[in-house]
Amino acid sequence: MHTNCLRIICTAALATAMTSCGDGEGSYRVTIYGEAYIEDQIPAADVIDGWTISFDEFLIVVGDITLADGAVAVDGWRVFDLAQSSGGAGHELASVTVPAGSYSALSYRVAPNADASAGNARDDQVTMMRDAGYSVFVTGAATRDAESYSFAWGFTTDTSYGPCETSAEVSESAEGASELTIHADHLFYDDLDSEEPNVAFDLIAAADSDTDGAITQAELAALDITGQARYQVGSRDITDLWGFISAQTSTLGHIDGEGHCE
Ligand SMILES: [Ca+2]
Repeated sequence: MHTNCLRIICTAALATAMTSCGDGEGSYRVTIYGEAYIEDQIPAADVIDGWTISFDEFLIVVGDITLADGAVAVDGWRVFDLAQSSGGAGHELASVTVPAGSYSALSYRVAPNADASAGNARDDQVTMMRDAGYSVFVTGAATRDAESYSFAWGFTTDTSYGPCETSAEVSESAEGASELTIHADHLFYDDLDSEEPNVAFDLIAAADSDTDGAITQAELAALDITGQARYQVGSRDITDLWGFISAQTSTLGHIDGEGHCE
């Protein structure tokens, strides 16, 4: 589906992240997946204050993908809409031919990119992301009984994830694979540092100062969180709810499901 240019450098440095180089080649497939939370919904049972949160769009710009501690680079930046159903398989980001071996380290970056092309996103979505300089853009709604709030938020954060610990075995006969996993529930965490934050929407709903049912960036920026018992920010200079949610966008990226990245 995509033409991927590859820069492959076999050096001694490769040994730490890849066990062999020059012993044939194989295919390495990288996918990106938003899990059921993005493709379906974040169910009320997983939200502390009982809201159900769903996404109409979850656009993300991803690039700077490297395998084997940077020894293999996948060129290009792509825009994905992770709200589109993948049937649980994720969306293919790249399929590249690499030296056979065991790959244990993958890095990637989520950032605005003016030259990004379509992954699975529509052309108008790609154009919007490029023109607005967004790395992440989400639209959706939160509902609880008769209450409903919509949101359409664009973020400009630039986050490098990696090295991420993966386990991909590539041989001439077997394809290796890694999945960039995006955790949408982090957008609604109520603490920036806690190991076990809640997923919550009450405070976001309370930001709707003009009571039109749409939660805007300006409304979130006008909500001072410094008096909140929850919504702690550590030593960061963040005082409003927009800054808080923006900071959470730098924690969305994981690997192979629950795997963590540096
Ligand atoms: Ca509003």
